[in-house]
Amino acid sequence: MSIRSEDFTKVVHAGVEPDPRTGAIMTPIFQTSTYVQQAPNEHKGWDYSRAGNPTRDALEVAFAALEGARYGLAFSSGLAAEQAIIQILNPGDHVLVCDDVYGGTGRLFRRLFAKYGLEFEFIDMTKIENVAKAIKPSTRMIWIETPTNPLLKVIDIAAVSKLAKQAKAHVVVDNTFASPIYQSPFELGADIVMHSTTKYIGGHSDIIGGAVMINDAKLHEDIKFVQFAAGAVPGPFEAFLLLRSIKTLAVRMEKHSENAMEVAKFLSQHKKVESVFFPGLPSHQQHELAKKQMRGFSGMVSFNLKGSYENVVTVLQKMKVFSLAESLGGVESLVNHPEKMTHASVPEAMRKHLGIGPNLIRLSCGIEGTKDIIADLEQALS
Ligand code: P1T
Repeated sequence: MSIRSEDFTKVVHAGVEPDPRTGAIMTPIFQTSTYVQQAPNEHKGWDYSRAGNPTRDALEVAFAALEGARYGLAFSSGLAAEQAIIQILNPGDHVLVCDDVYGGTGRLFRRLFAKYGLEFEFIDMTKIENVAKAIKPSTRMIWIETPTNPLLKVIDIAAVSKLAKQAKAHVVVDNTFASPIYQSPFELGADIVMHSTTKYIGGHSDIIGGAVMINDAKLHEDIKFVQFAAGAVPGPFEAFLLLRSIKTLAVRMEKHSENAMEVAKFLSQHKKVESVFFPGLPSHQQHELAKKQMRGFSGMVSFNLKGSYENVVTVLQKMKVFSLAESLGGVESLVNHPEKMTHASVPEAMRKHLGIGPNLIRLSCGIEGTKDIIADLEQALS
């Protein structure tokens, strides 16, 4: 399990060419909304920044390179990226969604898009027979998040993609948790890959953003049309910051995953811990699959603490290296309480069924020193 050598190189150079006018090695921030035209609709390739902007163009080339795709599209948030993907569907279409998705993803599908005649069915995709059984003639899309948020379940992308091809449905993979460094869904048969770039790709807790990567020209055209027509695009400054972040993605992921592995091992031996969820532990239900389809296990670890909810709050408040906050994937370690924070919008019955309860804690392991992270958990748990 290691990062491919070429990925360290790829992230440094992805999408970035010296500026043709000045030779500037970094892509300039084209902070402009519009472009002067020579005659009506005669211009240098850009007419309005919702449609295109040179800084965003460079980012979209970088996004494509990260996933080894032909096309990349940038959005103003992860949810805006999801929205654009769903908006290529038609009323009556059926979408299969893995049950343990980010709370906001479930909310977008259940509370917003279900109003427009789309049908969403949430199922446990760790059992491939569930997917086979749930596919019906109107199934047009299968939405996979793997590893899942917050329970770190792992779904077999290749097996789901095979079923989807037979059914002529598109497979979307939310690759946010693994990052492009540790998982390549296109190599496993996916049609669309998306990221909340707010997380590992941005990496510094200072940007909200989203990415969509596609290989098929028609799918690209359809999602690009939504991007242009609906307009949830990032500004040039966000695009610049992301181009800057991507250069260190591989080195950051290496430290995130080293820390998470040590945290998972530490927690699984701790007497106050009931259960640990981390795909890198041999005790994880889909550990063998994770080893097969991932190149590393990334930086997220969830666990159930023994004791009362009051004990849980005390532990959360005693942490110092870990800050209590929503989000993940930044250089600083974060701790989150899914039931009360990121997954509060999941229907209660579903939360209970999944096991997102009062004792569940989710850690985003940052890139601080491993010993300091472990020491922080040790003192908070003591
Ligand atoms: O927050 P936004 O950039 O819109 O991305 C939404 C999103 C999509 N997919 C996954 C897997 C995510 O984790 C998220 C956002 N998640 C959090 C804010 C969180 O703390 O889990």
